[in-house]
Amino acid sequence: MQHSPVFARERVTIVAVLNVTPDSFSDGGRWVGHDEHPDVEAVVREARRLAAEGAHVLDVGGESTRPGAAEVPVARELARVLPVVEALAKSVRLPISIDTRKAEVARAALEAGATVVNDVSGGCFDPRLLDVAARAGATVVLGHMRGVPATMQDAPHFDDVLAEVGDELAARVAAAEAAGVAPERIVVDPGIGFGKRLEDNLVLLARCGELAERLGRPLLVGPSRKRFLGALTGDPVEARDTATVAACAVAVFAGASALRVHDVAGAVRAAAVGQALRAARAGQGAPAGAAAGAGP
Ligand code: HH2
Repeated sequence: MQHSPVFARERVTIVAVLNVTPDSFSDGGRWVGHDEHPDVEAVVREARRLAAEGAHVLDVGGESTRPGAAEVPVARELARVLPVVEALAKSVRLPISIDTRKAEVARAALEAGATVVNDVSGGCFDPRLLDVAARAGATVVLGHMRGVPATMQDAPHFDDVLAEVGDELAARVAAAEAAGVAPERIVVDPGIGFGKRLEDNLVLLARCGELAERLGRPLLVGPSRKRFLGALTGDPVEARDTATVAACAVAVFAGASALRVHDVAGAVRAAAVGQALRAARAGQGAPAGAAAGAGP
């Protein structure tokens, strides 16, 4: 199968988070105030900084999906994301992803220049989203999630998280293909933190390569600054970038091929180390150019 041009096979794709929300759990309110109008110039400056650090994709989101979050009406989500997508499409050369569960938001963002739709609900929340993505020839990231953010952490339970997430993602992949999304443009995501217990998140990260293999797609993970890292380290949300880098390196070693992160510079390094260790495990030796750094 060919690969999506955005999530190329040869690299670990770094997807930079650009949330234009007042209430995202770690970066809410950075670019949009309570008047709901994003500071577009500041976002474009930030996007250039993320690009210089090594981001491959910019993921623009206008609705927080943190545990307990309420749904944002379409008009408000559009007011947040659309001016940003339009400005980024004109002034930054990276592909733009729209992080949304809603077909109308996806459609408008794709018309404004986005080429990726990142849906944490995998097309469950609004099934028309997959049709919109298919018609636009977009790449789609299908996240795994049960229920909605408002209630997803109310007693989540899995008997075999890897098998169940695999089954449910396979059904979402089939739905996307039935809607007409090109098979090579489908990326899967186990949905770290979306209706999962600590032990579920750990299994999904440590064994994500098995999911990628089973589903035959590139696999993205989004552990960035999430609560499970705080549970492991005791770090508050504003101090979780180091633990995020560790989780990213392990995920790449385990078989992830894309990382959605706030700290791009850290993820670039995590990807380099994770990829090198993965190659070493497969008996492929050190990557070209790494020998100079082989001393203590
Ligand atoms: N996590 C968040 C949002 N979008 N998309 C994918 N594909 N995978 C994820 O794990 C994922 C995602 C939640 O994180 P964040 O955007 O930082 O926070 P919020 O939802 O509060 O805006």
